[in-house]
Amino acid sequence: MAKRKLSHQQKRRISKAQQSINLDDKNTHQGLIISHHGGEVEVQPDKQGEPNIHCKLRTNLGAIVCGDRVYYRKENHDLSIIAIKPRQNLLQRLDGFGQLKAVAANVTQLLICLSIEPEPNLFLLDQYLLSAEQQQIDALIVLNKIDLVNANNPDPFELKKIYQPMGYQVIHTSIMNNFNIDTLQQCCSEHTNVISGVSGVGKSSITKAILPETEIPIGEISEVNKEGKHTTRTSRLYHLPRGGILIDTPGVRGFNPVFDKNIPIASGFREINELAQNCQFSNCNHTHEPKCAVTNAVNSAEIRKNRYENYLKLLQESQK
Ligand SMILES: Nc1nc2c(ncn2[C@@H]2O[C@H](COP(=O)(O)OP(=O)(O)OP(=O)(O)O)[C@@H](O)[C@H]2O)c(=O)[nH]1
Ligand SMILES: [Mg+2]
Ligand SMILES: [Zn+2]
Repeated sequence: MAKRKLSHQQKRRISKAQQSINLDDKNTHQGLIISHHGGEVEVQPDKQGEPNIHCKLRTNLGAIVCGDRVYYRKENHDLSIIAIKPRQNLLQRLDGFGQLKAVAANVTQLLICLSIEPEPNLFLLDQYLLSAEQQQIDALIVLNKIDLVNANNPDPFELKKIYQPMGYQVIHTSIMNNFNIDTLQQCCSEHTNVISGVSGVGKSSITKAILPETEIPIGEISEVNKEGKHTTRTSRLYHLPRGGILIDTPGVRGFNPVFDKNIPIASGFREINELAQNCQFSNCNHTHEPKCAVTNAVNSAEIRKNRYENYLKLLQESQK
């Protein structure tokens, strides 16, 4: 997998922090971030057999998230994180106030969790797919609570019909009868996975179905608006029994991608990106340009109107 480029500021900060690390120092250890709340993180030491520890954070470290690999040591009676190891990538989004929110680090696969109820929001799904494509993270679409639909509906919301031809895997799951939980676990086994989606779709329930021995809080669905109640408050990293890592995250209200000026929005829309090669202009935005293969394909229904509208919406947001 290609590595994401670090900004100059990040590089400077990391190298400054690392200059102060003496790796030969017996008191400097390495570990993996399991969770982060308040000013503290839970760390799994790299040294086998050692129990997890809680560490304070140095103020100059910046965001520190599940999946980060860190150096820590004892400082004034407390254990403190002193540096973050260079990251393979950092899954980020913009929150409702336009602020950058780091979700998890060193991620190789994003499980986009949707459900029968609450119903999938396909714009949100396209936002996730764009984020994953731009950050070179594999994406897998999970449609949970499949027990809530009639057994003779093989493709609720047409997710398979729409997304499988683009190369995305769509897995239907249910925790009621453990339906496809094994298949999902198999798909996760060689990855550092993040499971994300709106509140109440069953992210923690799926995590618990894979790890039945682990205590994981599960919420209820509101009778009034059929939404979840934001039960999971902080992300947590779990090691899966058959290999791989799963990071359960709090429910999101949206997943605004962090736009990268060097990567066209179309790169997050596989069917648009493929046809873009046939446009007359190499920098075609596929809006009003002449001889645009994409708008032609929209007109002939080769590209779905909904996907194109989501593309336009995200293109517009990226230009703000
Ligand atoms: N019928 C059915 N209900 C499910 C399924 N999976 C989860 N649920 C229910 O959905 C509700 C919400 O589940 P959670 O696992 O807490 O959802 P979450 O996505 O982790 O929600 P937040 O932590 O709030 O983001 C609970 O009442 C679960 O019992 C499923 O496959 N079928
Ligand atoms: Mg949860
Ligand atoms: Zn075009």
